[in-house]
Amino acid sequence: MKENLRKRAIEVLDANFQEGGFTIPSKGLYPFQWKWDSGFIAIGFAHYDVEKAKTEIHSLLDAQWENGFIPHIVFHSDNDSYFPGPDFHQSELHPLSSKKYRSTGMTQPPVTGFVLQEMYRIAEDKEDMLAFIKEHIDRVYDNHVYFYGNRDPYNEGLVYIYHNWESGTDNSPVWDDIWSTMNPPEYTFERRDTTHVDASQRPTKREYDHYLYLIDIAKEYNYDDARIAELSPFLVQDPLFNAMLIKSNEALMELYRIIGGNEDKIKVLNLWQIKSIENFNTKLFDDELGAYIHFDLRNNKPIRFVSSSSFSPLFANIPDPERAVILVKTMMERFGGDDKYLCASFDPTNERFNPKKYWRGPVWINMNWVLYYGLKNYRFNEIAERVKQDSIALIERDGFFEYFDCRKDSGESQRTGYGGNNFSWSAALLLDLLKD
Ligand code: 2M8
Repeated sequence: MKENLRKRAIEVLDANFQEGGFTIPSKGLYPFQWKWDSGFIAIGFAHYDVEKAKTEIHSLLDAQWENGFIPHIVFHSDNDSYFPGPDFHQSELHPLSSKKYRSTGMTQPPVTGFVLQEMYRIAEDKEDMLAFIKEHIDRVYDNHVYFYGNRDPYNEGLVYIYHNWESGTDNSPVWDDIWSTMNPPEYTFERRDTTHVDASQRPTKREYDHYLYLIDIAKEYNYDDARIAELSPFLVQDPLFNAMLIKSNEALMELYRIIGGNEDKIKVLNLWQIKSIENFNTKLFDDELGAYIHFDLRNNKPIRFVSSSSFSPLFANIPDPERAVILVKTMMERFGGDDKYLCASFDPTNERFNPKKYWRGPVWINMNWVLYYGLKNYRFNEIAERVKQDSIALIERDGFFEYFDCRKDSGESQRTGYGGNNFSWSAALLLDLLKD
């Protein structure tokens, strides 16, 4: 069984690998290279085809901007099955954008640092992998310099995102109250995602108006960070995004130590790390909810919801052991009933929860992967094992879908895997979870 799943996962990944040296998340639905997908995908490749893993990361970093920024989508090739594409995003408006590739002007969770560390751990030929890392690590470091230099206006060590697509958790209910502060125009455009996936599983047209409007605002300022920080109606400190950055800081420090002779960079990373972890714990933890939450920087108020992002700080060793116990208690009480697979992406006890709609409730394999290692960090081994077995069970039952209903008895007669099929990170991270 395990061998068969492994074989199928490899088939999915290989079929999604493109001649241009990058991997699409899912055929039809997502035809380009996405930033955090590429990181998770490289971890999967590292288990059976190291060269592809390296190529994946190399081609992402090849599209880095001159200011260290790494875009959320790299349009390596033309494809009109996705909207909004390069003509809408117009990355060329920014003077320091890549001259080689068109891309978006927004980013995604900074996973690349810890992905390099994972690739090193997985690689059998450590020397060969270290040579690759040596060649690429400074670009990832420069990306962190970009974040702390441009996305942290109050010098808190907590970076902001200016678009929900930067979070990766696109239509989470966490953003709903921000949408109600905006009144975007009604855009006329042709949705492409709903030609691949049932509309009930995707964001609404009105939600898309908000997404497009935020891009238009950023374009008006030629994607200038200072202007966006001053004027974008969406400005959020996201616990998942910042946890990924902190985990990647830690990974870069470890890798620089292995490489040797990078004392200055290690020092800078360490200073960021101390400040980031401290303010993360003071600003982003909600005692009453017993969970980490988002902070709306534009409207200067906490966004008080529990989502799977709330637990991601376990992955980056952010809570102390006592707080970790509180966090896991919250997770088990709200998300962990026997009638559910772990871990829903949004609080199943909240009225905004929707078990079929994208980031408003379904289980996502990348979040489960983050939680699995986070729980293991704090020795919650049994719950970690449940997260892993639930992930395997869902994929085994339904296939390599993009997301899954968390209810064991959903009342559906058909499969409850939703969104894109043959989805790359579901395959890649399953390979990693199956390794022991
Ligand atoms: C989804 O996001 C894209 C926009 O970036 C979309 O809906 O068109 C999200 O799940 C995101 O986290 C993911 O990286 C991307 C590709 O898998 O799809």
